[in-house]
Amino acid sequence: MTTSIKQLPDNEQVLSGNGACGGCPSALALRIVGKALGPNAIMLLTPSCAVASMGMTPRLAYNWPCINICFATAGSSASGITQAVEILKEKGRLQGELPTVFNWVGDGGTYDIGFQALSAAAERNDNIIHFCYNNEAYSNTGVQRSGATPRGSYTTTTPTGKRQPKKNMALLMLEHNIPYVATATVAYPGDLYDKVVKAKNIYGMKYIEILAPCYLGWQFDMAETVQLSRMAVQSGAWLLWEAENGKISFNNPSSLIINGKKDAAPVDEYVMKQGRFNRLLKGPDAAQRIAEIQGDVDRQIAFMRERAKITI
Ligand SMILES: Cc1ncc(C[n+]2csc(CCOP(=O)(O)OP(=O)(O)O)c2C)c(N)n1
Ligand code: SF4
Ligand SMILES: [Mg+2]
Repeated sequence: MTTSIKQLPDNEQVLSGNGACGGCPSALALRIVGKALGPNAIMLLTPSCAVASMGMTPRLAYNWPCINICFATAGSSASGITQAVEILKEKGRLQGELPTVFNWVGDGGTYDIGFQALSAAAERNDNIIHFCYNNEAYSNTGVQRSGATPRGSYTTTTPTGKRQPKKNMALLMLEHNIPYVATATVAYPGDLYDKVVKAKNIYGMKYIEILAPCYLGWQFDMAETVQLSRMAVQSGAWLLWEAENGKISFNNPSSLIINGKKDAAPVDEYVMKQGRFNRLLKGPDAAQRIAEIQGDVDRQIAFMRERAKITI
């Protein structure tokens, strides 16, 4: 059974006074992740909102040893750290349980510029957790398009709406034959928490991607982060799933949609709640462009169902 929000432990690894926007999904998600990882961990970050929010030593907002690394190097840097930790243990210079080595990286640093190093770390099955908090754009630099930006979305580099669908990055990571892959989002904290606890106890490469609705890039009211996150799942625009040793299973409520027990909500309501789709919705071809977005969602649901071999 999924852990309820009331059962989450009290420990806080994200401290008050950090520099994130109100309602920031990265800070929210990291708080839950911190409860699952506990204090014995080493955090690596690539340039992103999470770095801009963390403050300066000795008043860091994240209560772990934190290493800021180059944009493209999350995979290789974490590999180096995890191997150094194992060698220290072997030489008797590190006692007790090994710290969890984890990356906290945006979609730009995961889908795009960091993909090569991440792919190599996955192929080597290095003992790390790579978290991608996916706000579907390069938010920290003013919202540019990434490989995670959905079709139709306005960004400063797609002023008339992105014309291409997003990648299925979690599935790409699964195809590296790594022991654990999961997707999550902030509206389902118990689901995220359980997945992190599971990942922490598996040796090798783990990839967890967290959909992170960002009010700045998506253009909604700051207080509505969790609502947008929930609507993404209910419309099927974001599917909650995990794969242990390659076997995919879906988590509620996505499992109900995938198993045909519940219809996904039409994507319109979710799309219309976000200013980033405004221009598209006002144009003469609005109906066609919403149909394209719905088509992307329907295709992903059908594809993931087939990939997991679920027939309805
Ligand atoms: C090599 C390199 N190119 C560009 C930048 C500028 N830069 C800093 S943060 C950032 C955006 C990061 O996007 P993402 O990884 O999605 O994180 P987010 O800002 O959305 O939190 C960019 C382009 C940089 N620091 N290094
Ligand atoms: S711009 Fe978005 S991701 Fe960045 S700190 Fe603000 S809410 Fe968080
Ligand atoms: Mg981003």
